[in-house]
Amino acid sequence: MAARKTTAKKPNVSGDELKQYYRDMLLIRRFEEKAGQLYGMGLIGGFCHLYIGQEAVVVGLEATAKENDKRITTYRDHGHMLACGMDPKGVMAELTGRQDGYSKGKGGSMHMFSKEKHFYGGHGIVGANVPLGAGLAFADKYRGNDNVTYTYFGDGAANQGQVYETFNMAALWQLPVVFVIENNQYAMGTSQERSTSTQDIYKRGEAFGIPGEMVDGMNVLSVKEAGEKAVAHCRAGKGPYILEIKTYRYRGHSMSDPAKYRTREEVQKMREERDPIEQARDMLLTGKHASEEDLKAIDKEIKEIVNASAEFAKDSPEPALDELWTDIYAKEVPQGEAV
Ligand SMILES: Cc1ncc(C[n+]2csc(CCOP(=O)(O)OP(=O)(O)O)c2C)c(N)n1
Ligand SMILES: [Mg+2]
Repeated sequence: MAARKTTAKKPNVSGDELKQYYRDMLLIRRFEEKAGQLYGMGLIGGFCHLYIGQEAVVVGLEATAKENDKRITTYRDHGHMLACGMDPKGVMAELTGRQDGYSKGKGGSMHMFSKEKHFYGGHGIVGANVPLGAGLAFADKYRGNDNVTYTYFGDGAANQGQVYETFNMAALWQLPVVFVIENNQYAMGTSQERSTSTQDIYKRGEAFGIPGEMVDGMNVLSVKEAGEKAVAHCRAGKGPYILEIKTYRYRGHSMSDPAKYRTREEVQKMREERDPIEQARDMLLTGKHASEEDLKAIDKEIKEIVNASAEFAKDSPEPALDELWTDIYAKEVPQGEAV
């Protein structure tokens, strides 16, 4: 049950798999860049938290998921939606508040869901999605299947009280939940050193008997490898698992962040030395799994998908006024339905 550190690993996947991860990370990066542009043009309003820099976390973990596994996350959620296969067009349309968005334009960046892809949001209250994630895992345990729930939250959220109430219950009932702490080293403008009494968050489950691991979140293969172990533990009925994934966000906390709490050099250094997409690119080229031309073709394909999502969003109308009165209360409560 002891918590431990893992180190980065050499490629342990096929060239095609690695290419897929590169593609999936690039889709998130380019999508987020486009969202940033649309925000600057006034086409996206309200809160918008970009995932740029953290792509390897969700792509590495999605590579360990099977059909019917569930995921739930915070407000920094666009990457999670794209990685689990939600349509970029529907996500961008929601960001721009349009009728064809995942929440009919009424939820925006932080409030999207997909029953089909088992994506349970998008949550704005820091820490509040953690008990919900354990609840999703409880449902699967109750039904007796081997599904796992990936419950993502930040280093800041890891200091919330409800996280520890959840750890206790998840361990007590041996729930199949992977607690994924995306440690990007900042909670808004507060660094982890300034806010957190002990820096090794992966050890926070020890008091509850939950194993934990620290993972290099800038290397998609390290994330996948640690994720496989965590998921196997959960599927085998051994209860929850904690992954503290060390990552970094390149952009501000949200679109309105003056970024006075860190230096430009710090961000630049991370981008130059640790970027997850560049690392995957290097592994593809040096391992001769892809040529420069192959990668250019992937870049082009991604650019087209992202541009098409922006065009789709711009063409989609704003929701009609009477939409204000729909989707407020559930009409029917599903009874014991398998989801
Ligand atoms: C209960 C609660 N307190 C405060 C806030 C304001 N707030 C929004 S994000 C955030 C920082 C959270 O940081 P972290 O958990 O590290 O996630 P990150 O933004 O780095 O992904 C805070 C304090 C909130 N949304 N909810
Ligand atoms: Mg953080």
